Amino acid sequence: MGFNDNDKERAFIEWYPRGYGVGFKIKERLFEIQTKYQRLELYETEGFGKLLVLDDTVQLVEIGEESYHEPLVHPVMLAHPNPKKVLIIGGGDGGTLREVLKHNTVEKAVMVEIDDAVIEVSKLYLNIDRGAFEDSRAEVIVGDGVEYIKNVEEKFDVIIIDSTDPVGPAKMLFSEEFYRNVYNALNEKGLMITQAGSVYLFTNELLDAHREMKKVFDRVYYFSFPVIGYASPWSFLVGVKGNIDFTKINLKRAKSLELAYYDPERHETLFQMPKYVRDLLEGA
Ligand code: AG3
Repeated sequence: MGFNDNDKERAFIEWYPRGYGVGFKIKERLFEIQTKYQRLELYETEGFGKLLVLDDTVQLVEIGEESYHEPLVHPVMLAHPNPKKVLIIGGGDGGTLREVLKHNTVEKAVMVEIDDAVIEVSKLYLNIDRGAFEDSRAEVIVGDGVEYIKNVEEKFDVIIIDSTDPVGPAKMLFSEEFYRNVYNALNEKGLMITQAGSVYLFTNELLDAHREMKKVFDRVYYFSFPVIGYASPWSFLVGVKGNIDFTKINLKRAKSLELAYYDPERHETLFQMPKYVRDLLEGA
């Protein structure tokens, strides 16, 4: 499990169910700490820059993290007619916040991260946020997103859940009760997105989340994207409140974003999926 220092090839491997692994050759193990909530490891990989690991699961590699943060943020931001207020739950490394703040419609972006150690390590060693934490539109709250969303009176246009997987401690973030609170925290028109795990290794968790979201949102969309560092393709679920068509985006606003992975001009390609996934989702 995890870091293998014995072989002549030093590697970090994340083991998924059914014995499927995603691994990186390691140049240097920088450190490991136990935070209040989880075990945090940082590595220097051979070909992907630094690697951030929480409780044995890969959170990001420096080279290629945009392949996760871009599809998580921009499709929903561009499908909304005028997203001014955005809430991020999780996302302690600041990558999601950074992408949200690229949109000049945004007046305020609140990020609620439970583990301040993730924020501190990211600021000190990673610089994924590229200054986003200092942006005057950003408000960073260290706290439990589940509690925050229950009590918040403010309304948001877009809510982004940048959590760990639909297994373990983050399970609550995939429940009907949580989605109801998210729905209530959206303005009368709004979108939420959550990452929903590996398409073929967390299929049941994905179907569960999809079913729970369908109980709450006016429309639910599924898409997948190849994410560097995860067992890809990776799943994303979008919940819509009110009259918004997530298959249509504002291409004019996309021009200034400077993207490398998500291609707004090919938005429709997001919805391609293996046949068995479509069969499962339509049968669900
Ligand atoms: N948050 C999503 C992590 C999910 C990765 N899962 C896994 N490797 N099994 C990542 C934090 C990036 N902002």
